[in-house]
Amino acid sequence: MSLADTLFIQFLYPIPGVALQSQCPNGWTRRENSCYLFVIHVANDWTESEFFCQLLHSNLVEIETSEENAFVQKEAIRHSFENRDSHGFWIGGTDAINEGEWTWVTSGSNFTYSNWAPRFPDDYRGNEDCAELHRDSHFLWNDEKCDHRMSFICELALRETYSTIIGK
Ligand SMILES: [Ca+2]
Ligand SMILES: [Ca+2]
Ligand SMILES: [Ca+2]
Repeated sequence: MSLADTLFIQFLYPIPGVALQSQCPNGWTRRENSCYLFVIHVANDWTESEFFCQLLHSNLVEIETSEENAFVQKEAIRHSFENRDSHGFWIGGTDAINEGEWTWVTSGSNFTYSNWAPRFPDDYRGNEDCAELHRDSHFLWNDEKCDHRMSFICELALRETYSTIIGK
């Protein structure tokens, strides 16, 4: 992603105060205490995608329940028509540290829920350590090479969620 792209995105989605708001920024979709941004027209590898989300005070999406997955999958299908070339959508899961041990980049916790497509994850050629919603699998999950460039999904926790965490 070029600097010009970054600045353009910052223009579209101003950073200051985003994480302190109790409303989703323009262009994000709300579900419970999270906002989701489906980034369709900027194809990034997994690391760049996470960095991009962090610029917006968010992270690649962490899918913790079947309800959240159903929402994300439905939105992914809806948005997928806007870029038919994309392999899928990066989500925030990786097994780069310990092969076969899938963790979420946001919380660092292991997957407690997953929705892998049949036969996946397969670690094809021993080189697939990042999780995507896979277009060819109807947006079920697949492990893919982390340097593949595709669309991705950011999740931003609203202030209530932070208060809940801090309050524990
Ligand atoms: Ca989540
Ligand atoms: Ca792997
Ligand atoms: Ca795979």
